[in-house]
Amino acid sequence: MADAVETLPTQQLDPFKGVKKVPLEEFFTSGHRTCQGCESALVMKLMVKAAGQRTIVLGSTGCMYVANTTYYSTSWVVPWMHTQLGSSGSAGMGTAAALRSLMRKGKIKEEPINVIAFCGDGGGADMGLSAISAALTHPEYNFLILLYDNESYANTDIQLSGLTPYGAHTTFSPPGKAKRLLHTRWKKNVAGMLAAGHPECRYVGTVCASYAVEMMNRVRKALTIGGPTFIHSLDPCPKGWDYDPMLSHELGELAVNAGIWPLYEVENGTLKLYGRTKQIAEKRARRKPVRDYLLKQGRFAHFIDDDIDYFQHKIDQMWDRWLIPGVIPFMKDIEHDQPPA
Ligand SMILES: Cc1ncc(C[n+]2csc(CCOP(=O)(O)OP(=O)(O)O)c2C)c(N)n1
Ligand code: SF4
Ligand SMILES: [Mg+2]
Repeated sequence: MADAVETLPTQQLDPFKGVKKVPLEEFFTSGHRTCQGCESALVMKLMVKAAGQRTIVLGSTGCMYVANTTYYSTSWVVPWMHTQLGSSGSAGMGTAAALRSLMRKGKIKEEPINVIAFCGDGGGADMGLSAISAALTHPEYNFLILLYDNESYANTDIQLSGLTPYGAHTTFSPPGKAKRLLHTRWKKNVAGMLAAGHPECRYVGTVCASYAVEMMNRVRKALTIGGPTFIHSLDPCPKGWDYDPMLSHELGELAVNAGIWPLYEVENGTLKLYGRTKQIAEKRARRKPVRDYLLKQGRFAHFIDDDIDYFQHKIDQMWDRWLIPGVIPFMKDIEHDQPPA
């Protein structure tokens, strides 16, 4: 029989059974300088609240680094370190390995310490994807990588990333007279790709902070399961998506209800849809038209009906023709898409 991988114990973080059971204690507090209505800041707050005090947070460059650590101040109450833009995978694994080594040598007390490395969509889904992929192949270390996806390189003024949605207006894809849509690629499917391709990774999940308790419980589950784990969070961004900051929560809900952002987890190789996504899949709830979601955001203000129809068609395809609806994008049969001219 092959030698089993030596793993360290993790903290047992049971799910919060309802919002009243969520502790009041904060480990990401006031004083940061994110935009009003910034959902990614909420994700940081909920992520570390879910993890608790014995946690180390590592963050790659981006809004959640820059705006949260203005010179000589920070909102983090737990130990925190900045890492290079593409390095959340390496930083997470390196920190977990260092803790393990220090404990083995008796230099620090043996105890389970949560390690969470976060990254944006630019840092995680584009630049740092290879480091994340490598990290997810190492079951001997306990750490969570959380990708907060505001769908652009927001910190450097909203450039498009591999996770920017089809047709969106960014500083790299302004709509114009000669070409109405400068960005015509469909968003990468990062969670599905990482879940399908990393057999050593025991937990991959998608979350949305509009469903805060469910989101925190996915963080708690990932940290409890241990090994390298991955969570992808969709975060409405008032500046980049161009909407009134009071709509952040509603837009997160709309993304899930329109079926653009399926909520699921792959735990030890088993897929489970959860929340509203499960209801949609089981036909207990209806998907909302994507028009409701798109037209609330200035980044889609240049869309004509054909663009909205194409967007809707692609989402319908996710649900009706993908091998695993909303998760694995192999088509059950062949059809060629024709984006509008
Ligand atoms: C290697 C490298 N290239 C470029 C930059 C400049 N830069 C800083 S933050 C940032 C945007 C990162 O985007 P994302 O990861 O999506 O995080 P967000 O800003 O959206 O929160 C860029 C390009 C950098 N810091 N390092
Ligand atoms: S640009 Fe977007 S992600 Fe960055 S601080 Fe503002 S709202 Fe948050
Ligand atoms: Mg981003």
